Amino acid sequence: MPKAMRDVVLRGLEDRFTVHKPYESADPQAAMNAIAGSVRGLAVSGLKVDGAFLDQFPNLEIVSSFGVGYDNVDAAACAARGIMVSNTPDVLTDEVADTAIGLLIMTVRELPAAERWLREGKWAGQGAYPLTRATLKGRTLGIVGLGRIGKAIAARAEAFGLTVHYHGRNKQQDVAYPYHATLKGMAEAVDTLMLVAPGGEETRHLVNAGILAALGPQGVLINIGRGTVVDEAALIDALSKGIIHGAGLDVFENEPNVPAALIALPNAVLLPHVGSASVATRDAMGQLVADNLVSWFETGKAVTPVAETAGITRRS
Ligand code: 8YV
Repeated sequence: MPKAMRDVVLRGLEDRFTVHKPYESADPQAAMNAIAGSVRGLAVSGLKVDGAFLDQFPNLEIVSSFGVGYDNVDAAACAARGIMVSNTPDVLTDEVADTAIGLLIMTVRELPAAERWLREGKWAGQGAYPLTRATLKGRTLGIVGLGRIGKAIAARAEAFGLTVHYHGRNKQQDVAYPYHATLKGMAEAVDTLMLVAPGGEETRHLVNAGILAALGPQGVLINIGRGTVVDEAALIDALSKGIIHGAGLDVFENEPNVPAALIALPNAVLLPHVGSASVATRDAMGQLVADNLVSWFETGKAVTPVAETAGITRRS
């Protein structure tokens, strides 16, 4: 269903284009149907854009999507119709990398539980919070998806004294970190897995029971990418049986719903998808949503096209 976007997006568009806001209507779907024939550009955030959705918009030229991940948009279907798709990379890289490292430390050193200990009066009542069994020191971090955000996390991890490995579809020539052609091989070689992979069918349940078993009892899993990359049921099983040590998750399979079984686990640190969620970063992402639309209609090119539609230029 259509929903409101940040003010910065509207500010960037309203003086140049006729902007329709179907989400302000009592019946957003009907409001969208009423204007669909005249729509040439869409600004979306998390909205499912597939072939059937695109069929409603015969004159659509560009889908400007909020977020670096665009698994909600069927970019291949857009490309087949000559429709440009843009996303919002780069402007969120540092924010997400900072969150990833924060979540890693929170998980390994049990900082949320330690804080709850103080707030619940246990420090004064029962004494010191128990020593954490895990430490960041000496850990080897295996990054799944060494793109822009993965590299920013790697640089931070190195500053913390961690050894970095990576797995992805291809070995990168300009990267010195050890490369693993298989995720299983990397999970066996490291004790900490950092998931930065995009969502979609290609990465669905990449991390399953077998990968978690390979990571082992000292293992810590951090997911800052997409929830669908992890088989959540297998993760709950692995955490409850001590097959891995702990997990820090910013993303989930069925957001905003998080299984009660996961919430009940003491060795999971759970964040409500806040990786990029500061005012400054979300405004920068919103500005880029607007900039892509403006650039498309003024110059015929998007600022940050996604790979699938990078070759598409405006027809007239
Ligand atoms: C946003 C994200 O929360 O950029 C992404 O891929 O997951 C986040 O920054 C999300 O896109 C909002 O829809």
